[in-house]
Amino acid sequence: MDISILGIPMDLGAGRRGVDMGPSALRNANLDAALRALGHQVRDLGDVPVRVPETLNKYQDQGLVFLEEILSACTGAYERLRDLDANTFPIALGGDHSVSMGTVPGAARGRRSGVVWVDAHADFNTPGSSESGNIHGMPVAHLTGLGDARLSSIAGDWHARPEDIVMIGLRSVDPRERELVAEAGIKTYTMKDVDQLGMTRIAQETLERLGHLERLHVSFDADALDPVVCPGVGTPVPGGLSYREGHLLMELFAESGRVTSLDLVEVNPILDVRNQTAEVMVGMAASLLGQRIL
Ligand code: EXY
Ligand code: MN
Ligand code: MN
Ligand code: MN
Repeated sequence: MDISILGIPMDLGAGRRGVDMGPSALRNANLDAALRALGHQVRDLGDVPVRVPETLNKYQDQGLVFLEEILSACTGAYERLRDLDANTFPIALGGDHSVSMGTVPGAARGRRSGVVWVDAHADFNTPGSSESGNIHGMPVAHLTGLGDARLSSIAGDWHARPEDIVMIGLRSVDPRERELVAEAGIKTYTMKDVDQLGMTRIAQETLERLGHLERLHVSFDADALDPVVCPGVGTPVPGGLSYREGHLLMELFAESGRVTSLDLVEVNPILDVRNQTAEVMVGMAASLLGQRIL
């Protein structure tokens, strides 16, 4: 398969610095070589330009923190992915999860798309519901059209339909955010569901719900995995997916042949000098793109 890699070195949506180095950490973990070893043609498109604000000290009274810079980076990512030739498989490298406000619609290329949000967090806050003001806690709400119109219209009037979104790995959802997710009717699998149902059933149910759609995007936040597996993340939450649960999900998605694009986000190498997090995420991508055990 033709794979195109695009970096978005942005950490302005997060509450702490460092995930702007995520793209280079993933490249240093040899993402391209791992995919080439599976027989894919890999093209690295480089990075989307990210404007650096004059100060990295966010002021709470700023409301939406670093909105202009995030809007610019997401728009750049959207336009780059939107204009890729139809038969390439895009892999976006974050960067904090706000980048997905550009990568999800970009990969959808104007068509209806399923979204599998693999994350400890729902990322479904609006500016009104957020307790932090950090935009990486808001992308899914904006992808469905909620929140600040500047962020929810990055792709014009394209939006992800709530019924086309499935969240897997949830274990940290804010009180008001919880209500918004329920009101939107988004299908969620918390870590309790993972424990009770098992990843095989969750993958099967997700594919039954979304597998008929012509596009299916996987947005993989490294903090979905347990912090022991992925220590280099900005918002770690104990009790996450095991290494095998993450791989099984990707292996079952690979078998379906239905996934058409991928985000790898929230890798923070400052917090993980052995680069273990990036290496684990490269392994997840390899499993999604066809790496088999036997
Ligand atoms: N829900 C919290 C907030 O909105 O600030 C934490 C969000 C963390 C978001 C990370 C990317 O998944
Ligand atoms: Mn996230
Ligand atoms: Mn998260
Ligand atoms: Mn709309």
